[in-house]
This record gives sequence, C-alpha cells and structure tokens, in this order.
Amino acid sequence: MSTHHHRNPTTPLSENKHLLQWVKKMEELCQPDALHWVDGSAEENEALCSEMVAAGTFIKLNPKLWPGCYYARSDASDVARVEDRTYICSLSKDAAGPTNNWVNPFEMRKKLKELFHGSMRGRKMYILAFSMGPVGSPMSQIGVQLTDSPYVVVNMRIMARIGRAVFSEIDKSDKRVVPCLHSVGFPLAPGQKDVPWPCNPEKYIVHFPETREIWSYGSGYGGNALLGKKCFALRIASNMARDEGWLAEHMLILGVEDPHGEKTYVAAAFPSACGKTNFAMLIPPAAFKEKGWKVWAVGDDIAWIRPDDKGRLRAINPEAGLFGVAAGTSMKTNPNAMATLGRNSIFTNVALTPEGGVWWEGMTDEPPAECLDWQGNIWTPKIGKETGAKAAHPNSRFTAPMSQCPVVDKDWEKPEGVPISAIIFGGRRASTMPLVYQAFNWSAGVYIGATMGSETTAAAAGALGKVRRDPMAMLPFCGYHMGDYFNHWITMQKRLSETPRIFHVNWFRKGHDGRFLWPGFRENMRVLKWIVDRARGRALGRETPIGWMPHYEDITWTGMDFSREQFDVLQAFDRSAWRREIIEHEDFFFDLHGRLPKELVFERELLICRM
Ligand code: TSX
Ligand code: MN
Repeated sequence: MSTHHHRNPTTPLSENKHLLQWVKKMEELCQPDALHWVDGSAEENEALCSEMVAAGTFIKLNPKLWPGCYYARSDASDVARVEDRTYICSLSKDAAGPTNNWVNPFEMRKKLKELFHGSMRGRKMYILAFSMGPVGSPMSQIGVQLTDSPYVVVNMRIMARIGRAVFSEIDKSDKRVVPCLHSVGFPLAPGQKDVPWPCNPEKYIVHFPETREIWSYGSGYGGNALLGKKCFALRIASNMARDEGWLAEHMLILGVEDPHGEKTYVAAAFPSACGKTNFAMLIPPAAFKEKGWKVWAVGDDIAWIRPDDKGRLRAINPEAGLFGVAAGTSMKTNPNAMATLGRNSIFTNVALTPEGGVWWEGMTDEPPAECLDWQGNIWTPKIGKETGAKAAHPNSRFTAPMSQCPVVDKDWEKPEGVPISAIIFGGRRASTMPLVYQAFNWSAGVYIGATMGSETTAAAAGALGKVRRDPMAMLPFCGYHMGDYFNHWITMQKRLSETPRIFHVNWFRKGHDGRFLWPGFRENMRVLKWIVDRARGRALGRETPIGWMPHYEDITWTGMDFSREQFDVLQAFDRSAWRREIIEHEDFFFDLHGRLPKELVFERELLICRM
C-alpha cells in the first residue's frame, strides 16, 4: 500500500439506488463540472481548506495562536438568515399557519427548477451525507446535502457527523433520508474568475414538509446554507416530531451535578440575545464549586426530545458543534466557549489581527491597536469611535467542535439521550417578569412557553425595547402551524409517566434606575440549583398568581451579597403590569385562534381568575 493513497472522489460512496438516482437527477439539473463524494476524512478536509485558501475564501490563521483555524469573510449582503425568504411549502396554506411564509409547492418547485437549472456550472457538486445526532442512534436522523460550496462542507464537518460512516448507515438501514439541495447560485462561465464568497441576491430557503425536502438557493451563510441546523433539525424535524410523537426544540441541554454526584438534566429555550450558549456552559460560583456542584454541557442550540419506553423524556443534541455568535464571547462571559473555539475552528465575519489572529467586540477589554474588519478594511479603535464601524459584524460566528468544550457532558453522545427533569423558558424582559417562577403544571407551563417574549435589542431590526412574542423561541423555526404546535405540546403530556417541571426565568429585569437588578452569568447557578431542587422535590416555594416562586431562604446565597429587599424587588409580582401582559397574550393568540388548543384559552382564564 502506498503512503499517499488518494481516492477518486467521483466514485460513489453509497450503493443506495434511490440516493444514486436522486444525485444523477440533481446533477442533470444543476450541471456541475464534477461530483465529489465527501468521505469526511481529515485529509479531504485539509485539501478543501487549502483549495479555499488558494481561492481567497479562507485565510489560514497563525497556527501558533489558532491551531487548525481558518478565517472567512462573507459577501456584505450575505450575513444572516433571511426570514422573509424562508418558506414552508406544505400542500395547504393553513397547515403552514400565519407565522410562516407559504407558497404553493407546485409553483415553488417550478420556480426552484428554473433557479437551480445550471446553477452549479463551473463548480463541483459535493455529496455530503450527514447524521443529525450520533451515527446509529435511534433518535438520530440522516440527510444528504448536495452543495456547490466547499465552505459549507467544512463547516458541516464540524456541525454534524458526516462522511463514510453516514453513507454506510444509509446503505444498511432503511431510515428515510432527507434530501437537501443547496446552491450559492453563482455559476461560472468557462474562464470566468470566481469571487471569494459567491452568492446570489435572490435567495430562497424552502422546506417541503410533506416530502421532507429542503431546497436552499443563493446564500452561503449559516442557517441558510448549513442545512442540518435550522432547516432540518428544527423546521423539518418539527414536522417529523409532530407526526411521530416527539419534540424538536430550539433548546440548550445541560446537566447539573450535585455534591452527591447525582446529575439532573434540564433543557432551556431562550430567544436570541439572551446568552443561551453562555448558560449552556455556566461555571458555578466559587462557593458552589467548593461544595461539588458542576454544570455539564450537552448542547447549546437544539434538542430532540422523545419519551422513552418508561414514559420519561430523553433528549439528544442533534448537532456536533457550536455555531455561535462571536461578539460578546470572552474569558469573562464564557471561558468554556473560548476554550472550545481555540483550535480546529472556523471564524466568519470577525476581525483579523496583524498576528494572524481573530478579534471581535467584547472579546477583550482593550481592542487591538489595528486590525482588518469583517469587510477587509483597516480598523482602529479611533476609526471605530469616529465612524461607529464595528470591527466584527454583529452576527459574526465561530464554528467549533462540541467535543472540545472543557465541560462537555460525558453522556453528550449517548444514543438514548439524557433524561430531562426540567424545562426552562426565558426572555429578556426589563419589567413584569420575575427572576424565576415555576408553572403549576404541564399545561400552565405550555402556556408560559407559548406566550414568552423578549425585548428587542440593538442587534435586531425594529423598535427598541418592545416585547416580541417568540413562543418556545420557535417562531422562525416551527415548520407548521403554531396553533398545531401548541396542541402537540399539550398532547405530549399523555405520553409521559413523569412530566418534567416547567420554569420561566428572566436574567434581565431592570430597576427604576434602568440598571439590571440581577448580576446574571455564574450567579444564575443559584437559580439553577433551586430549579433542580424543585424538580427533585427537595426545595420549597410559595404560591403566587403566576406560579411557584422561591422564598428568599430557598436560594443559596453563600458568596453573594444580595439582600431580602433586593430579592423582593426582583421577584415582585406587579398586578397592573401582568394585566397589560395578559392582554398582549390575547392579542398574540388572535391570529392563531382557529387552531389554538382550548387548554391555552382555559389557562389564560385561570390566570385572570387567580389575579
Ligand atoms: O449571557 C448572559 N447571561 C447568561 C449567562 C449565563 N448575558 C449576556 C447576554 C447577551 C448575550 C447576560 N447579560 C446575563 C446573563 O445572565 N445578564 C446580563 C445583564 C447584565 C449585564 C452586565 C452586568 C449585569 C447584568 N454587569 C454588572 O452587573 C457589573
Ligand atoms: Mn439558535
């Protein structure tokens, strides 16, 4: 055997007839110059990265500072998910519901065939098999993404399990494969020079829920292009989950280890800009660490949750990596994330330092004296001050392997998942919402999730400080009617012998002086401990109109200076604010009326009665 044996990437890695037929059909449609079956090996990855360095898509970072890391700048017009170009093309419009864009699937297919016709000319078509969840787990699902973007291939290699092992899983199992077609929509004429970040101003992110298909055109960025994540693991999987009796949720999963070594797993849903990744990797305060409390991360974005044969909910993280917002991530806010992204990672739209390193706003107290910003222009702190220009794009990202996280849970890849004892909903709310309260029961908890909201920050478009309702943080990700989704949540209780306890948290309540009432970050461990203790039936609480709340004495305050008076302000139930809140709930439910489960209407009535 030779030491440098290069396989021929045009040789198929699967014998599955349906797969081979579909690949051939899509090859005829997209007309790539060549096919490349992705084996997922390190050698292949290195070759793809080197090709991208040569093409100007990637810059290799200084291996002494950032071993195995690469840097990319996207086109300035291709920097985020495009929600207004995202479609759920179910047969009936009503099945998609009022919160999704809908186009007749026959019409959409016609449009897509025009767009994809010849869309890969002058490029390679990569055939990328991926498993969402550990390969072979009964809770995992398989997809095959055809893409003309090598950037997508190397990112997917971090975010999912890919390559040979998945092809053999396809060949030996009869599990249905979700076909995902992706093109950046920038074909090259013979002799035409490529650009570093090819994309198309016309973008379509399309889901066909009945046939479980994804077609994505025109973008190479994030959730638009890494189709395993939002498109598959949430929008398509939410349809599978409804049909099969499980939950595909926009949730982190963490495990809390108590001083006896007993572990309690919780899943939590927060809208964007609430610090989900930070919470998933929380480091307990010193007083808790000394006692033996630890927090372990299973996942930071998506949870697939399913009742086991004993009627207990078990969850897997379908992803293999973090695709995290870089801005604001630092040794202060999240040292575990910083350790995770220190090697073998990809950085997109952050700033590039003269030493061949990366930087973003919030990474260090002191910005670098000079760097290149996310568009390749010279940036200095002075320029930043004068023009307001950011060195890193606010939606700049790191792609990093979950396995590198210092606090990754030992069972994070367990095929049967981890048992879930509590579910947490939360949002960024300056008023009304206390630090923590517990729902009276499952349906009251579903009501809390269904009505949750978050205040808009500077990062998002629209009016600042307005509460935007984002039920279960799933508004952009539920692949069917929100009313049916609530009904599915309500109905799940019947499949369970033991329902997880449901909580609501708010790290962001402000006082009259406009300052945060709660220090957040590692101090959230005190709240998490009460949640875990409640779920295990070992903590007290008091009954209020909205749910159970901790007494001051029920929280462990060791090592923190926080008075009973401060706590009372933080936990205050403000009747007039709640009156306005409930009226907003009704307003939000209005458009869902026809399919809103009666349980949620009753929960609202009960809430009003208790007030
Ligand atoms: O991630 C955050 N978490 C969760 C951490 C486990 N952030 C950052 C949000 C943006 C992504 C927070 N910001 C949290 C929080 O708990 N809380 C806050 C608000 C806050 C910010 C700064 C202070 C206090 C609260 N500073 C001082 O008290 C000095
Ligand atoms: Mn997310």
